[in-house]
Amino acid sequence: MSTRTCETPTNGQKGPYGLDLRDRTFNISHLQILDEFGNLDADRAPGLSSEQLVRLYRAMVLARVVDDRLLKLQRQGRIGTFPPCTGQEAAVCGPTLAMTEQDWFVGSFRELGGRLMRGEPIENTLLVYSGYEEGNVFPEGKRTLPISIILAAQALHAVGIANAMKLRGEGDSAVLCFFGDGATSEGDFHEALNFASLWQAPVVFICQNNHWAISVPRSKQTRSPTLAQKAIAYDIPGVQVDGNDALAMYSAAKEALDRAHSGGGPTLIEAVTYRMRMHTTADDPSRYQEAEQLEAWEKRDPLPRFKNHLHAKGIWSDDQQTELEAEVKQRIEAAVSAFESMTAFKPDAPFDHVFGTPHPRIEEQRAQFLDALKREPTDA
Ligand SMILES: Cc1ncc(C[n+]2csc(CCOP(=O)(O)OP(=O)(O)O)c2C)c(N)n1
Ligand SMILES: [Mg+2]
Repeated sequence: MSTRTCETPTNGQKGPYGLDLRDRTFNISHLQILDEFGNLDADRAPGLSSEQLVRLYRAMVLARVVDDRLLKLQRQGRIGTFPPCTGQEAAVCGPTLAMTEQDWFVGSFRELGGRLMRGEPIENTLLVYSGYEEGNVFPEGKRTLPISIILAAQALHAVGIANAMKLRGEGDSAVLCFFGDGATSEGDFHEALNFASLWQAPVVFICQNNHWAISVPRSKQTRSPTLAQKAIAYDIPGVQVDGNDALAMYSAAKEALDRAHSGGGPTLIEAVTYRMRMHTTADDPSRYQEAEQLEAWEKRDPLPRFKNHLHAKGIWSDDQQTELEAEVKQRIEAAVSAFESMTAFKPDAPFDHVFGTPHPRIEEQRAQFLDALKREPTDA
């Protein structure tokens, strides 16, 4: 683990009363366990079983292949706009492996692999990105919240749930909350960290720093050298992790979840990763992204490095890879067929979930919506 000292140079300048107003020195640790070639830092290896390691790899491959398929479906006009997750599989699947069924998964829209690991059917993703509310319905009892498009809003939901778990005495339940680098510029992010700290809520915040907020680079988002250091102001632990290293992401999340479960309060993890595709299928990153930057990050792709590690351990073979790819393909095609044969959708379903009980204003809006739908020209 490397430690970076972040120091703001003072240049000997003093403020009023002779105080050094920029006197602040702190350390932010950066955790990496598997380097980009798959070499292991054995002293820090989390001690996962072969079964857990293979499960993690399979989850990352599934996420990658589903992403590829979604992109093709979108280009064929068979689903709507969607945000690809390619490149960020380790940042999400690693922490998800560290969760238990009692923990809550609260994310935004770039956590496909984690959602699938939590038991969400692939059909849900196809439904959501085709505009059907039905895709937000989860298998009963799964503690996973639907995607949040409103940046950082889910961080507040996460703190609320975490505090509820604490008040209920559910000591084995914590919340894992994902958001992006851009979300750290939202007020909700700061409010969430503040109250999580104040209440010592059992919540682990994972900021996926993928270097972009649509076309806005990380460098235009904040002047802070790291995003992890934002934890310092709220007096919570903050760590920066190689977000393309599934083992480091697992370890950092496991440690933070263990702390949360034992009453130690919140943690902020900055996962340094890269968005290897477009923001959503509606934009063209070649208009704002340097090709060299993408090429540099392609070399740090989380999948090949993890596969190399499994090969080196002797627990993964080329035959297993071929079998996995065929199995995943079949699973995806079955989901696509199931999705494309669904017909009974309820267009006004979103109105059902605004409040727990019916509300006259919402019902009025529902009626207006259904009326407008009736008047919309159809292709038929
Ligand atoms: C409150 C809010 N403001 C603006 C948007 C529009 N918007 C959608 S995604 C996005 C960028 C998000 O960047 P980041 O938080 O880094 O997540 P990433 O897309 O990189 O995963 C913006 C500005 C939004 N969804 N919510
Ligand atoms: Mg981002």
